Amino acid sequence: TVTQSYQERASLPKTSPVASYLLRLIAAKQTNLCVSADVSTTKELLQLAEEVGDSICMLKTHADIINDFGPRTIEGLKEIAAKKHFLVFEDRKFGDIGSTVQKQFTAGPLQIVRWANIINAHIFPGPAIITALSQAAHDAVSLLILAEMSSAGNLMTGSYTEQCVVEARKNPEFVMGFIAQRTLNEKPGDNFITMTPGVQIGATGDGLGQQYNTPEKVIGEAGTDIIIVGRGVYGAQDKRAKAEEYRVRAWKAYEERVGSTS
Ligand code: UP6
Repeated sequence: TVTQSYQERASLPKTSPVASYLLRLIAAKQTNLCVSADVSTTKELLQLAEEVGDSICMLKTHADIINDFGPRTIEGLKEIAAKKHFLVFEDRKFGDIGSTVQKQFTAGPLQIVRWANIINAHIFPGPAIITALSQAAHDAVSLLILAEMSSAGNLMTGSYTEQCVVEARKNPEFVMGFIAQRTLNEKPGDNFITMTPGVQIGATGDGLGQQYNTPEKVIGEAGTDIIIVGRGVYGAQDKRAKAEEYRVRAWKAYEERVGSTS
């Protein structure tokens, strides 16, 4: 898949409906950038979404760090996402027994199932976490498996990562892809979307384990599909301009990889 365009991959068989939609959106908006909105108030979240909305295919949230998260946050987010055409990914990183993750996904103050298009989970509790989330989800929700992490010394390597791919292949209608540092599409027929955090221009880390790569390294060399950028964008004075800069660099790296000139 590293030489196939997003557009081509959107109509391959066994692609989850959310993945197909996202691939078409990426091609239409010419953006493979996801901004990670790790801010602490609804006001900042919605302001950031407005500012970077035209440059992104997806906004990633950590709803549990928003002080005043509530119906106003949900309605605001949905409205801006519909207006600016991006998907919303709640980075909850589920990692518990099936029965508990169903409750964390559908209930509590966050009600993630009501507003997130994309969610993610660890598979260290075993594959029932996938079944549990898929049972609680509706058609417009898709899952990413955390197969690799960006932080130094993490334990998600080797056979753990391989097992993530094995479980994803068993559930291609619900599992759209991975959070990973390189593409994990290894077998013919694999069409998973890989999203990569730990991207920042001009920094190598944050002093707390985070490790950064450039858009060119991640999209061009490691063959992943979407860059996820947090502080590199929301930490900038002019967030709109910064998001555009990341969009242009990641898009160019993609075009060079697939050999297109559009
Ligand atoms: N994230 C990582 N690495 C992973 C998985 N998730 O950094 O392997 C998430 C973090 C944060 C964002 O929880 O929300 O991606 C990265 O933010 P940053 O660009 O500000 O470092």
